[in-house]
Amino acid sequence: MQPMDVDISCKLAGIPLSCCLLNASGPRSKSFEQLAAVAGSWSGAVVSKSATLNERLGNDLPRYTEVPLGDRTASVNSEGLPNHSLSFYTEALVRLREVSPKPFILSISGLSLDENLQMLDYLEQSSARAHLSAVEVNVACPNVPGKPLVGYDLPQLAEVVRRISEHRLFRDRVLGLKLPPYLDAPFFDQVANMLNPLARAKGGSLGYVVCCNTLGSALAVDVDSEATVLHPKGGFGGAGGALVRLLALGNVRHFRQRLDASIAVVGCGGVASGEDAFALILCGATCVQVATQHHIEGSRCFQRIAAELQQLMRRKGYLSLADFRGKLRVAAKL
Ligand code: RRO
Repeated sequence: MQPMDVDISCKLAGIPLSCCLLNASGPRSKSFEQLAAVAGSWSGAVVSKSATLNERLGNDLPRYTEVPLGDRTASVNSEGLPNHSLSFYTEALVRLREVSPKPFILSISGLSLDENLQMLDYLEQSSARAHLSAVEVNVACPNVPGKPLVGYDLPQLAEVVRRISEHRLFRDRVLGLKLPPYLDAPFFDQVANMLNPLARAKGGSLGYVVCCNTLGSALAVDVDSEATVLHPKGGFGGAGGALVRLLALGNVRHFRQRLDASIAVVGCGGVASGEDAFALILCGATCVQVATQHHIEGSRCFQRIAAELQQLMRRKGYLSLADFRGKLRVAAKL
């Protein structure tokens, strides 16, 4: 049971989350057993590994490594979208529903707009549809050979989000969008201008964005062997964990300042403690996803981080997330 004095529940685009911490798509979210472990944890929702229409084995091994950064840990991965297929995750959702009432968010990452639309057609017809809280469309996977990242190609991104957001499935289901980390102010302006007309408050279906996926083109180098640590794609991969924590804070803040209030911003990047989660919420995050730390620690991380967040809130005299969400102040001029 959560202590009741400090409330860390929230609503994500109308979806009630008992805890503002949830797993990120990717780590420990591929098999049924992993999803069941998340369902049985303190995670506020269950988020699946990004699905494609057909099963994918992913890239060759080695494809994941961790690199210490001070007392934190960065990760680099080149998984290559391994997953058991869309139909597997819809069946998993139905099985999970028998044991857990927790919101289920299905991540999809088609290799083309057409594949994404086909997956949405499938979901529309599926009996699992009623149990599906949201579909999180991932436009930010850096690791599929020969597939440049949609989220950095703004004309393509505009076409993809427009066509997806118009899909019938989203008449009564929430659309989420997982974005790559952006690094320069014009991107935040252009992406926010693209997304705002799709806001639920404006009759659209876009309920939230996740800021952010891993940062591509990272390279872990082994000095002893003088070789890359990972094998696929010449050793390049997406950096996560400690390496993207500050970028996630910046991306959340930038998007919260620009997006329509009805589009929630979900923070994701390097969260390993209650303080890390607090900082993202202070920047405007509605809730917080945990990726690398979930990979390292397993599903018990949600309860530990939640307890740390509650302890911090208690110390500061905050009773709910609304007491500090988005209230980051800029340092005073010296
Ligand atoms: O599977 C992956 O290689 C992967 C995906 Br789909 C993603 O969205 N982000 C990432 O770092 N890896």
